[in-house]
Amino acid sequence: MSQITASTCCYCGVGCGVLLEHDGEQILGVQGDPNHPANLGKLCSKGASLHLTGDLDARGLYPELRLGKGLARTRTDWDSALDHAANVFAETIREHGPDSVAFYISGQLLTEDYYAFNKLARALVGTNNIDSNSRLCMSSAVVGYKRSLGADAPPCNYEDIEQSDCLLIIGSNMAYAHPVLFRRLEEAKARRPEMQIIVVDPRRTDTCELADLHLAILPGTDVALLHGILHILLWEGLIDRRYIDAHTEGFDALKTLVHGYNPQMVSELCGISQDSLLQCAMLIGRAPSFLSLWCMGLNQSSSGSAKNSALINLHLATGQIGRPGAGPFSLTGQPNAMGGRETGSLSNLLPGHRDAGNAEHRAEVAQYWGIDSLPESPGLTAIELFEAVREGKVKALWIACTNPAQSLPDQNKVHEALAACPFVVVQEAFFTTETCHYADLLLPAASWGEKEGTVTNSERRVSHVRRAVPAPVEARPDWAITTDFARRLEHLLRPGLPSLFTFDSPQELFEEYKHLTAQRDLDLSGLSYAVLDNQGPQQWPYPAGATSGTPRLYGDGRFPTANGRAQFQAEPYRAAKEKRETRYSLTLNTGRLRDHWHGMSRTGTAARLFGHVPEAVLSLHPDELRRRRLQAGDLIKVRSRRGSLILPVQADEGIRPGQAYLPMHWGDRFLKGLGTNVLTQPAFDPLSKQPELKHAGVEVDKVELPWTFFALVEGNVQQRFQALRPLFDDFAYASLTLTGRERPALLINAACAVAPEPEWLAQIDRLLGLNQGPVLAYDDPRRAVGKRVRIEDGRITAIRLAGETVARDWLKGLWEAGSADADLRRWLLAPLTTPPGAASSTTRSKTLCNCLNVSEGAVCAGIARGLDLDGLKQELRCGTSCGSCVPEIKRLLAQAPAAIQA
Ligand SMILES: Nc1nc2c(c(=O)[nH]1)N[C@H]1C(S)=C(S)[C@@H](COP(=O)(O)OP(=O)(O)OC[C@H]3O[C@@H](n4cnc5c(=O)[nH]c(N)nc54)[C@H](O)[C@@H]3O)O[C@H]1N2
Ligand SMILES: Nc1nc2c(c(=O)[nH]1)N[C@H]1C(S)=C(S)[C@@H](COP(=O)(O)OP(=O)(O)OC[C@H]3O[C@@H](n4cnc5c(=O)[nH]c(N)nc54)[C@H](O)[C@@H]3O)O[C@H]1N2
Ligand code: SF4
Ligand SMILES: [Mo]
Repeated sequence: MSQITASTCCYCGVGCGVLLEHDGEQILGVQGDPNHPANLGKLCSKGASLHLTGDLDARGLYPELRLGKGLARTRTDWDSALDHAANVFAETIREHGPDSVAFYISGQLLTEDYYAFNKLARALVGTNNIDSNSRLCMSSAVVGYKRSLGADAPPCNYEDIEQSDCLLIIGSNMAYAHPVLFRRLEEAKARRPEMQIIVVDPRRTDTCELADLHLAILPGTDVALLHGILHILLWEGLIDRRYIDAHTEGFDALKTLVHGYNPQMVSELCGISQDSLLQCAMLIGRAPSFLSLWCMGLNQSSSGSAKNSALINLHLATGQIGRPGAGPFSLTGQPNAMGGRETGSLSNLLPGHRDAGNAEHRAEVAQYWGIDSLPESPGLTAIELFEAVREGKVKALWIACTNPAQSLPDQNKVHEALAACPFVVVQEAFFTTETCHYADLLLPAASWGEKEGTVTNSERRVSHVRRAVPAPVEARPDWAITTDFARRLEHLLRPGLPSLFTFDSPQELFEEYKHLTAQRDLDLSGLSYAVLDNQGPQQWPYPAGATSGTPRLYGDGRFPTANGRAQFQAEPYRAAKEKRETRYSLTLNTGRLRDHWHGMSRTGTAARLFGHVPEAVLSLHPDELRRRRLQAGDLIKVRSRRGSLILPVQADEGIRPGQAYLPMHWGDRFLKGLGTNVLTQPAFDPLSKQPELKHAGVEVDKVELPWTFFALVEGNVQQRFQALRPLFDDFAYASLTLTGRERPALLINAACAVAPEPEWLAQIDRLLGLNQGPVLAYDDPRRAVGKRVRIEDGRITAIRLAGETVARDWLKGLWEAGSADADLRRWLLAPLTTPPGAASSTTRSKTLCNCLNVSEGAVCAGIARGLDLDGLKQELRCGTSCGSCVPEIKRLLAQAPAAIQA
């Protein structure tokens, strides 16, 4: 019997409600929850395919323990696992002090998990060494809000976005990263075309499809731009003097500073025309209501705090805050980035938006927890933490729900740190990640659909996350793992004292936590699971006694600062750290793709989510390719001061010359090398300590790797992946990906300088099932060239090309078409490697619409036949389900006819 459970999507900070269809054991389907105020029934391509992800072969099912470095991990039971961990942590703390251990956690944990970890670190262990991946994500916004407005609280709500007259989207690719909110914006703009949308992004992204104005500023120049806009607003008399006088402080210093940011200087610094700068300023200055949305393009910067405050300055100077359709609105990345900040899960914070560095705050929390005091010494932030691990200062590290061996910058150093750390615990749902490799103790965590708790989305809305099915085999919810460990550690560290961790359910954790927010800016002490169940998701503040949440903050112009006034911040523009590098001619920008989530532990289990972008490719402007005599598809080495990576290159007109773009999703699994972040820099903002993941100086050189390899094999993709991936460790280039819909397959492209030993190929063939059975083979050992195809029931089920791979696209096409005709047999038995006829190109075969499986080629053909967006939707059905592909279809339409006919 199938049942429905209302819960939330585990991906982005939009925080969509989902209805899970399940039979009590397995999740069978997902739909958008029409009653959830964030999405009103919509889902994006990732949310809509949640039930297709999470292959059990990739999940952690039992705890695993390694008893000495160099030994293999073996299966163990929970009691032994957690006793062992408690012993090691207790011994380390006794011998080297509480700051010799650390916790590195995640914005994808639930609020209850977060709270448990926090209490464990600060109250029991007595260290502030607890930081989260939000350091790489939201910490600059935290600083921006706190120092400009007095508290870490995004003041707006999603309806404000729809109601605004002028929207500035700066450093955010909403079309990919917050798709359902982007759908809401598209609809609002269709209803009110007079709404003006400005996008500020060095790249022309899909988000620009909705823009009235796109400013492709040079990387890292946002502060100059924002000061330049204020300069013009002052000049044109478009500021709100009355608001400034009544509700703010510090305007004179800012005015003096921005005096120097004249349009000529700003247009030069930002690489945009004075006209577009002026146009942008006038749109903002004249708008009845003005709202800004931002994300990693501002936060991930060595001047991330300055960028945040410069943007908030604009809102304060124009009085555009606390009103419908107005305000500075940071989009949160992870589903519970907000909950992490609320529970104090950055090293410098404490629960209830308190500060670890504030003695009064420490005393309040210590008293609530019934302990003498909280630790005073400052905790390490993510980058500093891994450096301390590398230097041997941190000797036991607990990592939960994040994959630092993929996502932190400067991966060579991160891998060194993890390898050197005496004791690494990894609490993970998927045992496939790069970080798991380093775990001495690996703990299987419950994941989406399997755990209960709460999350807060970008608009301060708290949702009840409900469990639909049990976690597989021995996996346990995070709060339970953490509190179980804490109780064992208590026995060793404070024997005989009453337990601090008597929680039997996430609800008990929530009930204890919520009182720590009472009478503070985020007061959610009036919430409970029952309130959320009866009234639906609610926005804080929701104090005790309230009957509804708070849709918008600061309507009265009073701010939670010492004197109630918002604070202007006057900080000059500073260039990105590697901007002026001479040895590196390109600035590398990194970011997200539409259908993948971070390190792809979950999205990478669903073949169809690779349809949009199958492999890691570096994008450059066509002029940069020409200058370097490169063709699209050529293998290149991209190198920075810190490391290098080999992968193909492609042309992208949306990227300006002098820049390069690489998606952030690739680590050491799907691509050989340590992934995108082997190149990025650990330099960070002085206040937020958020690293500059968006700008690294790089150089690109062509590489010659004449011996090439291609394979495709249907079925058992996870198992095959795990068996095959290690065999490519010695390759200069190796890319593994999943492909297909009804019949998922593993696809491998690799290249190296000299042919590997025949035994290597024999091993590969065994793993591909190409060593026996209905296999057609041709081998030319003299040239180290060979080809094999397995044909079952008239269909290709496996392919392997070695030495030369020109026929790979043709063969993949035959596999997709399910045909194995006479042409194929003739080609296979001949020494010739070139395929019959012209090889079809794959560049147009990517899946554009994932829901209805419509390829880019089909869309282009439709456009060539004269179809418009509605015609394409009607005839091909593309874009009619989740709508995530609509911006891209619009872009293709805008490019027609020239690009399409070419
Ligand atoms: N599909 C998908 N969605 C996601 C995620 C995912 O992994 N996949 N992750 C979630 C998370 S945790 C986060 S934090 C968000 C991130 O969401 P976004 O921040 O929107 O995504 P990014 O692609 O990282 O970066 C946004 C844009 O910043 C631009 N940018 C780079 N440098 C600069 C600059 O100097 N100035 C300006 N103005 N712009 C610049 C980039 O070109 C890029 O288009 O996405 C969330 N949503
Ligand atoms: N170059 C570059 N690097 C970046 C960025 C960028 O823009 N460019 N963005 C940065 C940003 S904003 C972010 S947020 C980080 C994200 O970086 P990470 O935090 O490393 O990202 P994920 O791959 O989402 O890691 C979450 C892990 O938790 C596991 N997991 C999922 N559900 C559960 C659960 O319920 N419990 C437990 N215990 N585990 C679970 C997943 O399998 C996954 O391995 O990356 C950062 N790195
Ligand atoms: S926009 Fe997409 S990824 Fe984000 S919460 Fe909604 S369904 Fe999930
Ligand atoms: Mo993030």
